[in-house]
Amino acid sequence: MSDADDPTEGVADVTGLYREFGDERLPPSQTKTEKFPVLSKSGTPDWDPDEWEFRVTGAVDEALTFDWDEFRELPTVTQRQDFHCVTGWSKLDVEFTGVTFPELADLAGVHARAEHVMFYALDDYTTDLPLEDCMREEVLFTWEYDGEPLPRKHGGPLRVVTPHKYAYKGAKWVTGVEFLTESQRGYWEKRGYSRTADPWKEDRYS
Ligand SMILES: Nc1nc2c(c(=O)[nH]1)N[C@H]1C(S)=C(S)[C@@H](COP(=O)(O)O)O[C@H]1N2
Ligand SMILES: [Mo]
Repeated sequence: MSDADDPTEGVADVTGLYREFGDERLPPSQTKTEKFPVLSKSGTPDWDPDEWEFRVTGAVDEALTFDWDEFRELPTVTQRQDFHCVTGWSKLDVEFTGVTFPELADLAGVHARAEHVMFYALDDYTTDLPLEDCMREEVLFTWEYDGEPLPRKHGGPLRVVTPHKYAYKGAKWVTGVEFLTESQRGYWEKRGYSRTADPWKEDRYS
């Protein structure tokens, strides 16, 4: 596999993950698109790189804080992934570079009683997932898309991608992650979207 210190070294193709969930790479009722539409609840928030902080909190041995430079010094990977939007479009073969969720979780030391995860973002968006759905190599905190800095409208400087879930599980403009001992609901999960969001089961609404 790739040398973690050199993101140009290799791209891990993780598009085969669908085999865990279904027979077809394209989930049911999804349409392939070459475009990359933008879906944001309230526009693109301002970002001040000097003020920006990323925090890991909750049921961990060590709460962590990173500034923008520190975050990008974490070990990185580049992966080719698919992106499935709950509104019906899928974008295949997208390259994202960033830090894996398990990498960050291991740095913080997640408590055995942690069961759930909440992601926080600059626009007050939140989204939640069970811990086991986050502890996958394909769940990335990413700042690079197809070799370019992640565009602001797509969540730059930093967003989460969850290729095994509908894309609302990936917080754009992410500023932190909290490990929870009891499950809580995020922004859309409180408003009728599925908590599980499995594209191959068409878990769109709850
Ligand atoms: N912070 C934040 N993250 C977010 C959203 C949002 O409104 N705010 N929208 C979600 C939804 S509903 C989708 S479908 C994807 C869309 O990502 P895109 O705009 O890059 O296509 O981002 C998700 N992450
Ligand atoms: Mo969405």
